[in-house]
Amino acid sequence: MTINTKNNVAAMDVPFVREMADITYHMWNLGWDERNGGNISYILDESEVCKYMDTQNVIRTIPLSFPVNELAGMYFIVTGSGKYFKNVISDPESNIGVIRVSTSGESVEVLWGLSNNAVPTSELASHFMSHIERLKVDKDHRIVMHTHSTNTLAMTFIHDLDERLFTRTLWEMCTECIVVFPDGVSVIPWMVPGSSEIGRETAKKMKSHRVVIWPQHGIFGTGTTMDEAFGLIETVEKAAQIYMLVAHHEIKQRITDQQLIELAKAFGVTPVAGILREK
Ligand code: 2HA
Ligand code: ZN
Repeated sequence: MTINTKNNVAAMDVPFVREMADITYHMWNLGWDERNGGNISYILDESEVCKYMDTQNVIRTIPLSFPVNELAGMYFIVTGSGKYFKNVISDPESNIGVIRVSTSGESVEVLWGLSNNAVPTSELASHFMSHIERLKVDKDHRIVMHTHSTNTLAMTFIHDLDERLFTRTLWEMCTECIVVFPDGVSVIPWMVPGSSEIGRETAKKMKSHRVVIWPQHGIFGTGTTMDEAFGLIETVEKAAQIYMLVAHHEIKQRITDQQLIELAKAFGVTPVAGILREK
């Protein structure tokens, strides 16, 4: 069934719809996105949207309680509020949508999907504010991804929430971690989700990090492509999983600071300062 796509292209044949459907289904399969847990937003080029959707035809306008002038005129594909990741693949029109931020930055215009009056993710404030900050430091930035990755969430119950200590432990869990996220992870205090306040706190961290952990809730990851954003979260989650497996056991050997420094040199990355003890 095709609704509102140009030339009757099936929704699942639209590349950015397909990407959203594939990744949400995969994340649900990993057990990270129970019920309506998780949300994704993805910046699209106008030229790409124009190939498949009528950008002159605004289906609905939805006001924002947090104006985002910086994003005026930009296009996004987003998951819908209350929608289940599991269901995107079988019914993309109902569960995700293509939106454009209005010229005033005070509303979003629905161009495709979000059928039956659905609205964008409840975490849109965190997504939009994070996009603004990441674009300032990386012009190729495109994706904000939030998920309830199981072990990362579990780790926030038993590990110190100081982000330097948290980063250090993750780096120590798998050899590839320091190479994948030399910038470390950041952590905000527990806050009520869905609010502009948590959006602002998350975005503040996004000035210097691509990963923000929400204690007892989940993780935000960003990137230039779906693979990059997902790969980043996947690597943090793998390290958290190893931590949860070894935390209650006697540790007989570990990756040393010296080895982490050697790794960073070998792979040409600069670990964020203040975590490793240089000899
Ligand atoms: O979309 O994950 O944080 C539901 C959530 C809220
Ligand atoms: Zn959540």
